[in-house]
Amino acid sequence: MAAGPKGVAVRPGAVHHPRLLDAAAQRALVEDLRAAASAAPFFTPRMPRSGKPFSVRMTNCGPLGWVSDVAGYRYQPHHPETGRPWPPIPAAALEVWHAVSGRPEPPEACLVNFYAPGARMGLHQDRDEETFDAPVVSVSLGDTAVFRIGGTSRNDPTTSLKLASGDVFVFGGEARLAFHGIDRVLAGSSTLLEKGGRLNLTLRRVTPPPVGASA
Ligand code: MD3
Ligand code: FE
Repeated sequence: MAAGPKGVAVRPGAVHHPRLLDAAAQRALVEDLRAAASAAPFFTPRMPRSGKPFSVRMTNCGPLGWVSDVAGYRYQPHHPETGRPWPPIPAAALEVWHAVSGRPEPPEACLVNFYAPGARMGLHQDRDEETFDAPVVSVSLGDTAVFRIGGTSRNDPTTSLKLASGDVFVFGGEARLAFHGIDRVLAGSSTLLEKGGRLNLTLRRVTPPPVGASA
Protein backbone atom coordinates (compact mmCIF):
# COMPACT_ATOMS: atom_id res chain seq x y z
CA MET A 1 0.00 0.00 0.00
CA ALA A 2 1.41 3.37 -1.00
CA ALA A 3 -0.04 5.41 1.88
CA GLY A 4 -1.31 4.93 5.40
CA PRO A 5 -4.81 4.05 6.55
CA LYS A 6 -5.68 7.42 8.08
CA GLY A 7 -7.02 9.53 5.24
CA VAL A 8 -8.77 12.90 5.31
CA ALA A 9 -12.39 13.30 6.47
CA VAL A 10 -14.15 15.47 3.90
CA ARG A 11 -17.41 15.32 5.85
CA PRO A 12 -18.50 13.18 8.79
CA GLY A 13 -18.00 9.54 7.83
CA ALA A 14 -16.52 10.25 4.39
CA VAL A 15 -12.76 9.70 4.40
CA HIS A 16 -10.56 10.41 1.39
CA HIS A 17 -7.27 8.59 0.82
CA PRO A 18 -5.75 10.47 -2.11
CA ARG A 19 -3.66 8.21 -4.39
CA LEU A 20 -3.66 5.32 -1.92
CA LEU A 21 -2.77 3.20 -4.96
CA ASP A 22 0.38 4.21 -6.81
CA ALA A 23 0.70 3.87 -10.59
CA ALA A 24 2.00 0.29 -10.47
CA ALA A 25 -0.76 -0.80 -8.10
CA GLN A 26 -3.36 0.87 -10.34
CA ARG A 27 -2.05 -0.96 -13.42
CA ALA A 28 -2.03 -4.28 -11.58
CA LEU A 29 -5.61 -3.79 -10.39
CA VAL A 30 -6.76 -2.91 -13.92
CA GLU A 31 -5.23 -6.19 -15.12
CA ASP A 32 -7.08 -8.08 -12.37
CA LEU A 33 -10.32 -6.41 -13.44
CA ARG A 34 -9.73 -7.26 -17.10
CA ALA A 35 -9.41 -10.91 -16.10
CA ALA A 36 -12.55 -10.69 -13.96
CA ALA A 37 -14.48 -9.05 -16.80
CA SER A 38 -13.50 -11.80 -19.21
CA ALA A 39 -15.18 -14.27 -16.82
CA ALA A 40 -18.06 -11.93 -15.91
CA PRO A 41 -18.62 -9.51 -18.82
CA PHE A 42 -19.82 -5.97 -18.26
CA PHE A 43 -23.60 -5.73 -18.65
CA THR A 44 -25.93 -2.77 -19.05
CA PRO A 45 -28.13 -2.39 -15.98
CA ARG A 46 -31.68 -1.12 -16.50
CA MET A 47 -33.96 0.94 -14.33
CA PRO A 48 -36.65 -0.94 -12.41
CA ARG A 49 -40.11 -0.66 -14.06
CA SER A 50 -39.10 1.58 -17.00
CA GLY A 51 -36.24 -0.60 -18.25
CA LYS A 52 -34.33 2.56 -19.22
CA PRO A 53 -30.63 1.63 -19.58
CA PHE A 54 -27.97 3.08 -17.31
CA SER A 55 -25.12 4.87 -19.11
CA VAL A 56 -22.69 3.10 -16.75
CA ARG A 57 -21.85 -0.55 -17.48
CA MET A 58 -21.31 -2.94 -14.58
CA THR A 59 -19.98 -6.24 -13.44
CA ASN A 60 -19.20 -7.70 -10.00
CA CYS A 61 -16.75 -9.86 -8.12
CA GLY A 62 -17.33 -11.72 -4.88
CA PRO A 63 -20.04 -13.95 -3.40
CA LEU A 64 -22.77 -11.40 -4.20
CA GLY A 65 -23.20 -8.91 -7.01
CA TRP A 66 -25.51 -5.93 -7.43
CA VAL A 67 -27.81 -6.03 -10.44
CA SER A 68 -30.69 -3.91 -11.70
CA ASP A 69 -33.34 -4.74 -14.27
CA VAL A 70 -37.07 -4.20 -14.79
CA ALA A 71 -37.76 -6.41 -11.75
CA GLY A 72 -35.75 -4.16 -9.41
CA TYR A 73 -32.42 -3.69 -7.68
CA ARG A 74 -30.93 -6.64 -5.81
CA TYR A 75 -27.85 -8.64 -4.87
CA GLN A 76 -27.51 -12.09 -6.37
CA PRO A 77 -24.77 -14.75 -6.50
CA HIS A 78 -24.69 -15.11 -10.28
CA HIS A 79 -24.17 -13.01 -13.41
CA PRO A 80 -27.52 -11.96 -14.95
CA GLU A 81 -26.51 -12.98 -18.50
CA THR A 82 -24.11 -15.92 -18.12
CA GLY A 83 -25.77 -17.39 -15.01
CA ARG A 84 -22.32 -18.15 -13.61
CA PRO A 85 -21.06 -17.21 -10.14
CA TRP A 86 -19.16 -13.93 -9.95
CA PRO A 87 -15.35 -14.28 -9.99
CA PRO A 88 -13.46 -13.75 -6.73
CA ILE A 89 -12.64 -10.28 -5.49
CA PRO A 90 -9.03 -9.48 -6.51
CA ALA A 91 -6.56 -9.85 -3.63
CA ALA A 92 -5.37 -6.26 -4.14
CA ALA A 93 -8.92 -4.98 -3.63
CA LEU A 94 -9.28 -7.07 -0.45
CA GLU A 95 -6.03 -5.48 0.79
CA VAL A 96 -7.50 -2.03 0.28
CA TRP A 97 -10.61 -3.03 2.24
CA HIS A 98 -8.58 -4.36 5.15
CA ALA A 99 -6.34 -1.27 5.16
CA VAL A 100 -9.15 1.29 5.36
CA SER A 101 -12.52 -0.21 6.34
CA GLY A 102 -11.83 -0.97 10.00
CA ARG A 103 -13.79 -4.22 9.53
CA PRO A 104 -12.40 -7.71 10.16
CA GLU A 105 -14.91 -9.47 7.92
CA PRO A 106 -14.20 -9.39 4.18
CA PRO A 107 -16.46 -7.59 1.71
CA GLU A 108 -19.17 -9.75 0.12
CA ALA A 109 -19.62 -7.66 -3.01
CA CYS A 110 -17.31 -5.73 -5.31
CA LEU A 111 -19.37 -3.77 -7.82
CA VAL A 112 -17.29 -2.63 -10.79
CA ASN A 113 -18.68 0.36 -12.70
CA PHE A 114 -17.30 1.40 -16.08
CA TYR A 115 -17.85 4.96 -17.30
CA ALA A 116 -17.22 5.42 -21.01
CA PRO A 117 -16.85 9.08 -21.99
CA GLY A 118 -20.20 10.77 -21.33
CA ALA A 119 -21.50 8.25 -18.79
CA ARG A 120 -22.85 9.53 -15.50
CA MET A 121 -24.72 8.31 -12.43
CA GLY A 122 -27.64 10.24 -10.99
CA LEU A 123 -28.00 11.14 -7.32
CA HIS A 124 -28.97 8.04 -5.31
CA GLN A 125 -28.55 6.25 -1.99
CA ASP A 126 -27.03 2.79 -1.64
CA ARG A 127 -29.63 1.00 0.45
CA ASP A 128 -30.08 -2.43 -1.08
CA GLU A 129 -27.80 -4.01 1.52
CA GLU A 130 -29.20 -5.79 4.60
CA THR A 131 -26.74 -3.95 6.84
CA PHE A 132 -25.38 -0.41 6.86
CA ASP A 133 -22.94 -1.02 9.72
CA ALA A 134 -19.94 -1.53 7.48
CA PRO A 135 -18.70 1.28 5.25
CA VAL A 136 -18.66 1.23 1.46
CA VAL A 137 -15.09 1.51 0.13
CA SER A 138 -14.64 3.03 -3.34
CA VAL A 139 -11.52 2.76 -5.54
CA SER A 140 -11.26 5.00 -8.61
CA LEU A 141 -9.18 4.10 -11.69
CA GLY A 142 -8.70 6.06 -14.90
CA ASP A 143 -10.21 9.43 -15.76
CA THR A 144 -11.09 11.79 -12.90
CA ALA A 145 -14.77 11.93 -11.91
CA VAL A 146 -16.73 14.87 -10.60
CA PHE A 147 -18.50 13.31 -7.61
CA ARG A 148 -21.41 14.90 -5.75
CA ILE A 149 -22.37 14.03 -2.18
CA GLY A 150 -25.20 15.38 -0.04
CA GLY A 151 -27.00 14.33 3.10
CA THR A 152 -29.47 11.59 3.91
CA SER A 153 -32.39 13.51 2.37
CA ARG A 154 -32.51 14.08 -1.38
CA ASN A 155 -33.02 17.82 -0.83
CA ASP A 156 -29.99 18.30 1.46
CA PRO A 157 -27.26 20.55 0.04
CA THR A 158 -24.55 18.77 -1.91
CA THR A 159 -20.86 19.35 -2.38
CA SER A 160 -18.67 18.37 -5.28
CA LEU A 161 -15.34 16.51 -5.12
CA LYS A 162 -12.99 15.07 -7.69
CA LEU A 163 -12.17 11.36 -7.59
CA ALA A 164 -8.84 10.74 -9.30
CA SER A 165 -7.16 7.51 -10.33
CA GLY A 166 -5.80 5.64 -7.31
CA ASP A 167 -8.02 7.50 -4.85
CA VAL A 168 -9.83 5.46 -2.21
CA PHE A 169 -12.88 6.74 -0.37
CA VAL A 170 -14.50 5.24 2.71
CA PHE A 171 -18.18 6.05 3.27
CA GLY A 172 -19.22 5.00 6.75
CA GLY A 173 -21.12 6.34 9.71
CA GLU A 174 -23.49 9.12 8.75
CA ALA A 175 -22.09 9.21 5.20
CA ARG A 176 -23.15 5.60 4.56
CA LEU A 177 -26.69 6.63 3.59
CA ALA A 178 -25.75 9.94 1.96
CA PHE A 179 -27.13 10.74 -1.49
CA HIS A 180 -24.35 10.72 -4.05
CA GLY A 181 -23.69 10.51 -7.78
CA ILE A 182 -21.23 11.11 -10.60
CA ASP A 183 -21.92 14.30 -12.58
CA ARG A 184 -19.29 13.72 -15.21
CA VAL A 185 -15.96 12.14 -16.07
CA LEU A 186 -13.13 14.37 -17.29
CA ALA A 187 -12.01 12.89 -20.62
CA GLY A 188 -8.24 12.77 -21.09
CA SER A 189 -7.40 13.28 -17.41
CA SER A 190 -5.64 9.90 -17.05
CA THR A 191 -3.63 7.59 -19.31
CA LEU A 192 -4.28 4.47 -17.20
CA LEU A 193 -7.00 3.07 -19.48
CA GLU A 194 -5.83 3.00 -23.09
CA LYS A 195 -9.20 3.99 -24.52
CA GLY A 196 -10.02 6.39 -21.69
CA GLY A 197 -12.98 6.24 -19.33
CA ARG A 198 -13.17 5.37 -15.69
CA LEU A 199 -13.52 2.27 -13.53
CA ASN A 200 -14.88 2.42 -10.02
CA LEU A 201 -14.90 -0.45 -7.57
CA THR A 202 -17.15 -0.41 -4.55
CA LEU A 203 -16.48 -2.97 -1.85
CA ARG A 204 -19.48 -3.74 0.37
CA ARG A 205 -20.90 -5.87 3.12
CA VAL A 206 -24.37 -7.04 2.16
CA THR A 207 -25.42 -9.29 5.06
CA PRO A 208 -24.86 -8.78 8.77
CA PRO A 209 -21.83 -10.57 10.24
CA PRO A 210 -22.65 -14.01 11.71
CA VAL A 211 -23.93 -13.96 15.28
CA GLY A 212 -21.00 -14.17 17.70
CA ALA A 213 -18.46 -12.71 15.26
CA SER A 214 -16.06 -10.34 17.02
CA ALA A 215 -15.98 -6.74 15.83
C1 MD3 B 1 -21.42 7.32 -0.60
N1 MD3 B 1 -20.65 4.57 -7.56
O1 MD3 B 1 -21.73 2.14 -7.29
S1 MD3 B 1 -18.29 5.78 -5.84
C2 MD3 B 1 -22.30 3.08 -6.71
O2 MD3 B 1 -18.05 6.39 -8.87
C3 MD3 B 1 -21.77 4.44 -6.85
O3 MD3 B 1 -19.09 4.70 -9.65
C4 MD3 B 1 -20.08 5.85 -7.86
O4 MD3 B 1 -22.34 5.35 -6.36
C5 MD3 B 1 -18.98 5.63 -8.86
O5 MD3 B 1 -23.29 2.94 -6.00
C6 MD3 B 1 -19.60 6.57 -6.69
C7 MD3 B 1 -18.44 6.58 -4.34
C8 MD3 B 1 -19.52 6.07 -3.45
C9 MD3 B 1 -19.94 4.77 -3.49
C10 MD3 B 1 -20.86 4.30 -2.58
C11 MD3 B 1 -21.37 5.16 -1.60
C12 MD3 B 1 -20.03 6.92 -2.51
C13 MD3 B 1 -20.94 6.46 -1.57
C14 MD3 B 1 -22.28 4.70 -0.65
C15 MD3 B 1 -22.73 5.56 0.32
C16 MD3 B 1 -22.29 6.86 0.34
FE1 FE C 1 -23.81 4.56 -4.98
